[in-house]
Amino acid sequence: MAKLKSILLLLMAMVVASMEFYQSAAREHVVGDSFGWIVPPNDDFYIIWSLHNVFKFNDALIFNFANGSHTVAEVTKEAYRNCDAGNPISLHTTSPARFTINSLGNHFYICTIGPHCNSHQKLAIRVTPTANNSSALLPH
Ligand SMILES: *[C@@H]1O[C@H](CO)[C@@H](O)[C@H](O)[C@H]1NC(C)=O
Ligand SMILES: *[C@@H]1O[C@H](CO)[C@@H](O)[C@H](O)[C@H]1NC(C)=O
Ligand SMILES: *[C@@H]1O[C@H](CO)[C@@H](O)[C@H](O)[C@H]1NC(C)=O
Ligand SMILES: [Cu+2]
Repeated sequence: MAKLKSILLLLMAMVVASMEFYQSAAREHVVGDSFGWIVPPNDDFYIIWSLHNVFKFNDALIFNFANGSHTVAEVTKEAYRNCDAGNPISLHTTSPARFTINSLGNHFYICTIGPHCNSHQKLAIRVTPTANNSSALLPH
């Protein structure tokens, strides 16, 4: 009986350890999944996509698009709201565009081509703390 108990405890410890590994491993998020980075078919497309993902520190965003048809700029919240491509934080013009998430809090991305951003080709994500960052404060 004592042996069975210790085997169970060992199994539980292994499950917990693998869960922690899974949670701490950096993940890649393909924006829009198989749709990629496009002028979306409906206005809330990228909002819904972001709600189906959990973004952690050190994860990566992958934007797939046709070269020349779109770009990805990381921008401020204001620029995201106004679709202002004037002064981006960073700009990627070739696909696949890869952004590693290297700070907590909110991150904003827009397409800088024509009226695409106004047609809701824009993405806002919130990066939540990892286990090690559970005491870190999110900037608001
Ligand atoms: C937390 O950080 C420590 C060192 O700072 C590291 O050894 C440990 O693997 C980290 N755990 C997770 C879940 O990231
Ligand atoms: C876009 O251009 C880059 C650099 O020229 C190239 O490596 C990449 O394969 C191209 N991507 C697509 C989707 O055509
Ligand atoms: C926690 O967040 C800080 C930045 O806010 C970062 O420097 C650190 O590496 C993060 N640790 C983990 C395990 O994600
Ligand atoms: Cu575009």
